[in-house]
Amino acid sequence: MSIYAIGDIQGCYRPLRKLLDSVNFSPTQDELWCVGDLINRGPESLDTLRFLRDLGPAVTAVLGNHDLHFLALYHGCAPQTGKHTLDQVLAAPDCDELAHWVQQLPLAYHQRVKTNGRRRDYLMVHAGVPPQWSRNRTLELAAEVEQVLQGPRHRHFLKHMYGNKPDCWDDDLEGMERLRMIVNYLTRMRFCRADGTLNLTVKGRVDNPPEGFAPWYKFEQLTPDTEILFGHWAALEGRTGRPGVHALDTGCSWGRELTVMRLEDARLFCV
Ligand SMILES: [Mn+2]
Repeated sequence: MSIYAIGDIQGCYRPLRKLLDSVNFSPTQDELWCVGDLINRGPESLDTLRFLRDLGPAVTAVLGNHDLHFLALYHGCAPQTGKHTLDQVLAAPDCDELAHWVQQLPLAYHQRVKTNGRRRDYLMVHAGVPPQWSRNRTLELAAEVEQVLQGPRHRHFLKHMYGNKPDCWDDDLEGMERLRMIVNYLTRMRFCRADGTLNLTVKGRVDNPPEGFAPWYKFEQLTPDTEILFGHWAALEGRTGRPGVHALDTGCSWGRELTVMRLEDARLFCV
């Protein structure tokens, strides 16, 4: 039995199947962990979603910003601006079931894995973990969002989740400001300050951060106790320079590669 953690699939169905075949992935024996952004941008979001959903308990996934955007479109809560490649999913006869499956996914996932006689803790999120949150705090705050997303006020949440403010965590934040802040850290963060202040407008090169900011993982305090699996940032090309912080988005939807990491030996496989 192996656990494979895969980067942002973004509707790249054929590379996904090719990659899983190349590692002889078996849904009855192995597990597939997805760092989010399962769909959008790529050409085959519908096939991707159906395939992942049909893998049943073999799949564990966290929500990415594109997955949340899909839910907002599905519920009629998304802003009218912005391109997407989700029309085929939205028009599919099984769209309700697929949206329901996406809507119950978590924003953060923790598991203690025993490999080669060693126990290791893994925390999987789409974008990152801000400096001031412990592993348990991250899971608690992710659960606050999950509860709203899966509850009767999910449309209100999806309508008001967009925006870059507030830009720093405060335990006293309430309501939508609190939920938006949690979502922005876990699904959109790239650069932040040591105090957790986010910059969501700069997206590009990792070697040219805005003044006073750095990639979030320069400040994280979870490793070495907990290894972090994340995606979202293709410009990193799989490199963070920090042991135990695994960047898995290698830009498949930009015509580059799709990557899985086998947790037992941290070996990477790409197509
Ligand atoms: Mn993303």
